[in-house]
Amino acid sequence: MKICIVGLGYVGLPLACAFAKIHTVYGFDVSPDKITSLQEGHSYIEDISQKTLRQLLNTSFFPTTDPCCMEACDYIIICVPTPLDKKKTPQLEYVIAASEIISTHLKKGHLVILESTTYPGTTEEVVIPLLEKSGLQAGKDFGVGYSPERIDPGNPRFTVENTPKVVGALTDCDLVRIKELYSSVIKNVIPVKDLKTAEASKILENIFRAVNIALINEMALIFERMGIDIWEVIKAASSKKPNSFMPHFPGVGVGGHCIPLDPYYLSWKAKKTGHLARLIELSGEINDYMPLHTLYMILNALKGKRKLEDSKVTIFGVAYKKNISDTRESPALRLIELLQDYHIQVVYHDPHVDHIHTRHGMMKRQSVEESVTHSDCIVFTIDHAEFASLDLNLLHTLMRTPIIVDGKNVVQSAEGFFYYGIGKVNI
Ligand code: SAJ
Repeated sequence: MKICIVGLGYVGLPLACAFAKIHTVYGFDVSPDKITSLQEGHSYIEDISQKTLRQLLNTSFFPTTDPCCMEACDYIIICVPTPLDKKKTPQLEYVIAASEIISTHLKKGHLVILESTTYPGTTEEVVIPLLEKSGLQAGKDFGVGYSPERIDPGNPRFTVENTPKVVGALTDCDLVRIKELYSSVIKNVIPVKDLKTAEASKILENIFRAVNIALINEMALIFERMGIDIWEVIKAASSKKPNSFMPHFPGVGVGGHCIPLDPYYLSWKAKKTGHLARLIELSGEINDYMPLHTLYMILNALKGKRKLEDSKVTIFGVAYKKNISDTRESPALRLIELLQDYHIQVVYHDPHVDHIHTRHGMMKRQSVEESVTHSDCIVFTIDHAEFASLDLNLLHTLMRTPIIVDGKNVVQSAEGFFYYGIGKVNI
């Protein structure tokens, strides 16, 4: 099979490499920097090692900025971002741009597949009309499919190959083809009735997660006031029959390229069909509140100990979840900006992230020692594995005011510290 992957990011590059192990894959991206980096054998995606890339490069994987590569392929898979604008309205410009480029190189017999997470109806209402500008007819001259991406960045257990893949298509013939394509590299391929069902399955999956995270965040806010440790409560609740309670955990907020954004794709579409998706939007509000709740916890901890403008706060962890380097939509960045709005000196340490950009400018990572020296508060925003081996006694000696604010139940015994935690029994 000859496959073109359009968009070589967190989704496209792992998918390209999975297919390239047995097929010929052209990796198309509009970013010359990405293509140059790949052609030089440098992987910019943590889940794809340099070694894997170099094994495939120019033997079965060909990164290029030339869209003519699509004409030599049988399958074209769109893996571009689907962000929101400031008003949390879906931004499909990348999907539209990709569809337009494909349309100018569309050939009879092509099967075009969208993988980007979006609202049900996008493939039929947005992608197909753009592809048909080629003069070719969908379902007759070329095929159309949808298959939600399920990349879980930083998850060594679930890879492209062993994560079940849902597939939907415009016609029965297209469904046979899309099943055959993905089954060649993925063990478990799940065909569904049509394009919308496939689009809806993904959005439901991520809304389920967003709503459950919002629920547990709200429970944390309640139990903190009742002197109940929610982390103990979750452990106890998890002991029930496995299918009756699915543990989610509170935190300083929800980040990443999916969970904070995807639910609004559906609530936007739902409004168009006359339904106000209150639970979805409320869940987003609760999750968006958590950085503020963490800020108040820090300000409350400093009260009476250090004047804010004379305080130094150390953020441990700026990635959006543990053991990865991705900072997109990271709640830690929002928290840093909020602290800086109070003229508090903020520094950070994150073993995976060497620099970040916030509203107040660029910040470079500091070492554990440098970031903690004369600090008045350490904030754990995520539970990177490296934090488990920190020497709290050393940190205590380096700090000016020994305050810990723990967003992810990282610290088990905070002897000698003023300890506050999300969902913890705070002194
Ligand atoms: N989070 C919590 N509490 C939890 C779980 C997560 O606060 O109990 C936070 C994390 O810290 C993070 C955010 O939510 O900031 C997102 O976490 P995530 O584990 O959902 O990470 P993602 O966005 O990288 O991956 C999710 C996964 N989807 C589901 O688990 C339903 C992944 O399998 C999907 O492939 C991915 O979204 C996607 O592409 O949609």
